[in-house]
Amino acid sequence: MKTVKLVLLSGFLGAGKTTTMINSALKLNEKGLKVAIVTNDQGKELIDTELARKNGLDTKEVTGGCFCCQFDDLYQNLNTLLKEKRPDVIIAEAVGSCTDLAATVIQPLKQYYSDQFKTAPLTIVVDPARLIQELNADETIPTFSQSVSYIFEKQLAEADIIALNKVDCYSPEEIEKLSQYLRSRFPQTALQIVSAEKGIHLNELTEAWLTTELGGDKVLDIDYNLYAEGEAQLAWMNILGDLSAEQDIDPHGWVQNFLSKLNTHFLRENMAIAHLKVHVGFEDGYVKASMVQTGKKPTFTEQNVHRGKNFRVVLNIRIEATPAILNLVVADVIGELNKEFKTQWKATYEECFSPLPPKPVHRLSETVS
Ligand SMILES: Nc1nc2c(ncn2[C@@H]2O[C@H](COP(=O)(O)OP(=O)(O)OP(=O)(O)O)[C@@H](O)[C@H]2O)c(=O)[nH]1
Ligand SMILES: [Mg+2]
Repeated sequence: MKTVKLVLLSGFLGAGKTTTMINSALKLNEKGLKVAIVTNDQGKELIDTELARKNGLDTKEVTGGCFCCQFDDLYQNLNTLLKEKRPDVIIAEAVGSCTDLAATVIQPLKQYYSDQFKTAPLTIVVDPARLIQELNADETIPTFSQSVSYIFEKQLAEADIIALNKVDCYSPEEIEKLSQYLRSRFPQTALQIVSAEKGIHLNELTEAWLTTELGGDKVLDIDYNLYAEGEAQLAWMNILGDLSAEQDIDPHGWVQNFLSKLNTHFLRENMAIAHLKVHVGFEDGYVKASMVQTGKKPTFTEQNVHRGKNFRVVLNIRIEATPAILNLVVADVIGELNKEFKTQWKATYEECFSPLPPKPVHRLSETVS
């Protein structure tokens, strides 16, 4: 039977995993390789899945829990992709608050399904802003508590490759300083300096995936109580809604206003954004915006933006907060915008929760030879 190369991508919320996954997949396509995707989240209604499919990639999703807790679902999806689409490579993006993937996902795959999958090096995507915050905290913006930072640290510790992403936003000197920091802390880990968005050094990253046989063998020493505490500090909100206006409105302006108002509340309530994504779609275009730190500017991607009366809004927020407060803040802001833009908001799907303690289906503490 043909074995498929399986690339497991991890890294903290908002680091750029989806961007790395999609743009790497497109690079691999250019080389004549067929790529399929698996996305993963604690909730439903995922912007990531929508984006991957929009890029023409065969995509399956594992929802309602991370890969380690939904191992059987992950395997079923991988197996279906393998049988139906016959890809050369599958890239699977883990939930950004998840860690311990070597012991709970890669080793079990090696143990039980090595005839179907060959794992690539476990790749952890890192946003320089998180490292900078760790090295030199900016006290004007909310920061994560210790247990949330613990998850980020454990992700780094199990990496075979650290992909230091978003280098297009920093000077070579800043990147060199962060690279030295990472090399001194993780001397056994390969470091790739990339910009997933601009496609910088993605060929080198994909080459490393294709040519390296070993992957996911750094089984962590990890405190599951602290890990669970970190997950429980986060609130996770997914909303799907229909926005309708009496008069034509500008969707970009609506999103900008929405984020600016949310940001003001988050600063006041000391809520640290991990990743906030909003996608406003209309029949022939969309506006997508993303924020990865409270108090920092959102980034926009959009297509064919024009004024209109009816929009479909998808909102995914991951933030350090309680679900109750997050619900109140978002409801307030939507109310304010309805008045300002003379719009009506009808939620068609809503969920807001803190992730439950991780309970992996398998955990192999010895590496499989
Ligand atoms: N400037 C710049 N922005 C990037 C780069 N890669 C990702 N981004 C932006 O960073 C934000 C987060 O990117 P995603 O790819 O959605 O991050 P993620 O890790 O998949 O996020 P979650 O799935 O929520 O954990 C988006 O606004 C991206 O456009 C990059 O190389 N350069
Ligand atoms: Mg993602």
